Amino acid sequence: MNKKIKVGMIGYGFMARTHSNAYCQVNHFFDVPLTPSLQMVCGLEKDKAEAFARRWGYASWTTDWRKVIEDDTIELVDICVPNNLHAEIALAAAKAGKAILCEKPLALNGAQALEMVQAVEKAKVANLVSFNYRRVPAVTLAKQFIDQGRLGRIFHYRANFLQDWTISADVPQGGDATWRLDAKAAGSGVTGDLLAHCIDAALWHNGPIQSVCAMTETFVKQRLHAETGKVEPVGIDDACTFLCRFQNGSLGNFESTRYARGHKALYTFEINGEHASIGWDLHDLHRLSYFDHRDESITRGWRSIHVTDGDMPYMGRWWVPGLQIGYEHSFIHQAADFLGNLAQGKPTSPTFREAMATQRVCDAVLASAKDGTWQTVAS
Ligand code: SOE
Repeated sequence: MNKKIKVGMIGYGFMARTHSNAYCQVNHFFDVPLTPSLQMVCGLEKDKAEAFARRWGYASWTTDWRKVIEDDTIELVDICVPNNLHAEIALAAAKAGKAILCEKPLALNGAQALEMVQAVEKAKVANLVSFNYRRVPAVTLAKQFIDQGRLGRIFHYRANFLQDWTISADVPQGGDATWRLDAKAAGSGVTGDLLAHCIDAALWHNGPIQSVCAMTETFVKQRLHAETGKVEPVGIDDACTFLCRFQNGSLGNFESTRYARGHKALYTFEINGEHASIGWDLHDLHRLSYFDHRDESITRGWRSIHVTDGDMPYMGRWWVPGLQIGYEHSFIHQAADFLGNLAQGKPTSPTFREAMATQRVCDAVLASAKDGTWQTVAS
């Protein structure tokens, strides 16, 4: 029989739902030797924490995250709260010897990320940052294609993450639903929230980024703050575009904005290599575009690979070929990988240390946007 692992969830928002769903589903589809047992959820408001606990099957609820850390039966702490709270909770969880799954971005900046890395490494606790898009089967397949050398030398990595939900000046900053617009809670705007996903995948697919040159803009300069009730200056970047050079000599081109009218969550990337190119689009997440110049010229063209066959990443665990899966499954794959590795004492990527590299690229991007110069990424 499977060993149980008690989970303490800190947060009850959108991400806490994706992670809780993953814990509920993972053993139905994956043979992992640990079964999550949802022990306690923590959130600011008691009624909401209780409602969340009842809906998802947590045995208890609290409004004090320290109670989660103090509960000796809890072995895995899952951090799904605004970015400015990640560090304090992770440091306490590491000290208490808990495994940690932390939502992205790991920290507010590289210096804070380093503190978190040192804490988990000193405590020797399992640690993972939730960059879930790595575990969309088509995105994982892209990594396999690159590692198999199908693309050959890589010349270009191009990624976008486009949204349009903050265009209205009436959208407030701060509070439960809109803390991502409050610099104190989020650290940055689209750079830490959206480009961090693109950077994580790019580092995984294409190796380290050496230098960046960025520009950012804050289109709506002040917004009502949902917590203070006052109109306050907006401190986040609404849009960010940057160029970069990868260590392997390839060039990168990244754009993110919350002002691209018509796009809800259009995360796309395209990678161009000497022999082949690949492309992916979150709005059509089960497909991988692939062009191979080595094909016979009369049939050569872009293929749209339907990533649903059993020999494709993760897909052998789902339905039958042709039947696709979606966004929430990336979190189930993440839980499966984390729990499977945890049982064997192996790390799961991206660890805090690997996610610190993303944080350092974000730091360099923001510094470059501020002073208008190329910045070297700290290593
Ligand atoms: C913001 O709108 C957001 O929810 C991000 O915080 C997530 O990380 C991204 O996956 C979808 O968009």
